[in-house]
Amino acid sequence: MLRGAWKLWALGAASLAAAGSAWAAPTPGGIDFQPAVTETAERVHAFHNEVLIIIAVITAFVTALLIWVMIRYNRKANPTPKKFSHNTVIEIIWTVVPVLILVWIAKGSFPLLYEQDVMFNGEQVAEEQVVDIKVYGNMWYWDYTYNQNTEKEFVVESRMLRPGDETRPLVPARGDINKLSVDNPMVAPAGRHVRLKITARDVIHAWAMPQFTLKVDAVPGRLNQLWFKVDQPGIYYGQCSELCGKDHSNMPIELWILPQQQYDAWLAAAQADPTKGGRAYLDSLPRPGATQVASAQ
Ligand SMILES: [Cu+2]
Repeated sequence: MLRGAWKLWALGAASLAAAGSAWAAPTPGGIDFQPAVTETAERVHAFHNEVLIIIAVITAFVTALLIWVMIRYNRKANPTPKKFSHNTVIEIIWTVVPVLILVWIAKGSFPLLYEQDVMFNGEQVAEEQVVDIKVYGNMWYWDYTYNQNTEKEFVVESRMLRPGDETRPLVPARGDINKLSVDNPMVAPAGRHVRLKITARDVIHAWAMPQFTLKVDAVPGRLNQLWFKVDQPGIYYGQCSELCGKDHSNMPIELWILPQQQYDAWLAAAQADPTKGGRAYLDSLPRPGATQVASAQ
């Protein structure tokens, strides 16, 4: 047991060192965020750290106040309490200071929300340069429509792999990760502005990709949007993040970011036979930036 754990740790450490820290799948026992891979995600992480400091200072301050009151004003230390009930100065302070703190947090938060939602953070990108992918949540899998409303339109269905499953087996040797890998991953090109139009066919799901710090509900009859631009090819993992029924846990998101040339080749292969999702082509590639951490289990 111990030896196994040691082996796992060594394997994890070795493959993390080999892969670099820019991309990584979730690791067993990990407690921090997965590394940020978009500029937006870096800013979200920085904002998180800032808020964490504010929270820590407030918590320490309130704890110190409580301890002070308990020691200084308990019945023994202060047998005859004063009877006043108002203090205008302190009431103004404890109203205004929290408001200022909240305004400060809002000042950091609202622009980031805007940046995640509104296309390309205000950057002007020619429409033909934008890669559009339509995302549908279904009970209980995702599907991705490419080249929508053109003759080349096709849909790739993406279902979770399971160990020992006959139709969709998990293949750890290939780098598959239990509960995160799918038969036909979503694929997008590196260094391009990718626009996701997200909706659902049955109930509310949510498309979430932690390393991009993106998450939005997929609501039937309604279109939500997200965008990302990832420069580093790699495999990124997310999960449906809105409780959507009994197999909610079985709809992971596996996203391959490939260099443009490989993306074009995948697009052609997937379009030729969407039911196979260009999987044979993906398997012929060296895995972009995949870690072996979880697959070592
Ligand atoms: Cu779902």
